[in-house]
Amino acid sequence: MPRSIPPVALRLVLAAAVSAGAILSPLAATAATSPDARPAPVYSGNIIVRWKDAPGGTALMPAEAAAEQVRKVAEQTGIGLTVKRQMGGNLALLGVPAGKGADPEAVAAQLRQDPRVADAVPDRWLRPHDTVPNDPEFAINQPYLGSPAVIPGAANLPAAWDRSRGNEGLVIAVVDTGVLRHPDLAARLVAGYDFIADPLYSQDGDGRDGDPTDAGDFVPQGFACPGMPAAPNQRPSTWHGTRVASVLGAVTNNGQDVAGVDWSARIQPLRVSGRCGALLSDTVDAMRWAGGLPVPNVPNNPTPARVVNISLGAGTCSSFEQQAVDELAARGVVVVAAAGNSAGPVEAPADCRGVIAVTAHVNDGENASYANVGPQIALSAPGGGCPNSKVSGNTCLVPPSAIRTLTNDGDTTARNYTLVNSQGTSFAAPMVSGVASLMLAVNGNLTSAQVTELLKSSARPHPANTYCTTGNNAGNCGAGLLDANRALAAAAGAPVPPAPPPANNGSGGDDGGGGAVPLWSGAALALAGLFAVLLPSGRRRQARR
Ligand SMILES: [Ca+2]
Ligand SMILES: [Ca+2]
Repeated sequence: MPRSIPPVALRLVLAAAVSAGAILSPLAATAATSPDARPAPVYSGNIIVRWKDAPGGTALMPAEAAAEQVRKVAEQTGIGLTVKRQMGGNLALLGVPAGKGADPEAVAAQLRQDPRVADAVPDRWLRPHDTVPNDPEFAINQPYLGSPAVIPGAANLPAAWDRSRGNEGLVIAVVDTGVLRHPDLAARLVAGYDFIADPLYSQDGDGRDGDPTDAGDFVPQGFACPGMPAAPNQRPSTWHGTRVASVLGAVTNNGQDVAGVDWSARIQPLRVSGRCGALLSDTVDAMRWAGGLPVPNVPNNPTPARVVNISLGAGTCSSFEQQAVDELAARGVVVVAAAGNSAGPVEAPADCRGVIAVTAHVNDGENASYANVGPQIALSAPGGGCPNSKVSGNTCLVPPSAIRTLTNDGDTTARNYTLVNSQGTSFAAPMVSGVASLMLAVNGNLTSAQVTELLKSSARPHPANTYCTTGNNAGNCGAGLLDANRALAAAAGAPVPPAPPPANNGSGGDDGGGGAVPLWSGAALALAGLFAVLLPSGRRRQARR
């Protein structure tokens, strides 16, 4: 893979934005939860009764006696009851004529008046206690967080949230462009730091300081970033750090915007990427500081992170990144990094030993066409995009998937808060970071290596007949697809629920539509303005080294 950026300069992993609302995939409509409102019961139409003069203990009323009871009650009440089934505990399931079944509570109340009936209640549907947040985008635009029974590539979070919604004593560092105080994110933030040393690239007028606010990473028209030609047009700010942070920890269950993966941990923004990207020197300092290691001329981190998310990178792992990762791991700090979006090999720091390297898959569970893969990948997480086998020329043959993120509509500096669809391994990595922090919430004693192994052992298999299971690609996409519910069970030492059967890939996007849509990658890359390496004709590698 050719590289036109000097090895010391890191560039942001793709954080492409496409226009909002392009890809909507309704999850099964589910009632919102709130402390003071229960969803209305759903009735079967049948009634369960307990007989007063039933035999005691475990003995069952003889069938003939039960039928006689029902006949008498039917005669008394005028309701044409039938015995559907005798139940244990001297209960009986009774059928009710269709007209009467319309108001089963009224029928049950009427039956309770009969002297032969001890109690009567309508049979009703019970639901698995999946935790469903009330954030409006969750039900509409975040199907990839939901159940794999609905979306094959989904991260299985509602079941996981029954186990844990996080621990507010944990901190997740986001090494990125800094952050904006989006109203659906601000309450989650804990003090971070601005590590951009060179005022030419910081855009906040100075070097390092205690304010990690994203001052914008726009590149003015005519400005030549190192290793790149002068920008022919202004390249707008990406608000990448805000978007990444919103994946792992937007304010959740607040009835607003999106849901995050972890509901409770605090998010620590570390600003390393400004105009033209990030420098290795700033990034290594930020990684170390995140985990509580000292950095000269920077006050020690008062709230060290247990999880460090890095959704940027370039080149191959240097001894400096490796040293930082090793020292963080020794402190129990989990480092998660995005693999990159060059449809090529895994880029640093994701290729360092001990880093949880994350590639991306789309809603149908197939590897995304842009996503870097290789033997260093630990696992795959939802990242949006086009499934690799559905790219033809420069066209995605199915509706691409997208990750719903918080952002800002300012082209240079921040203006109005809004939402945007994003795609890239940048957004897959924070899914894993969020699940890692949920795992630490259920078992704070896990080491970095244990978190990695449990994430891998609990991953669901890559779907059959997709890029990651065919040809010489097996082994390049990691252990499988992120499964939060299985990961939390494994972290707690609880029985790990079975993985659903491998999804039958072939429907492509989440709603299986057929019309070809333009591959977004080219336009998105241009929008992100940070990529020297574009997908060759949009076609994914079919066989690589
Ligand atoms: Ca500064
Ligand atoms: Ca929210």
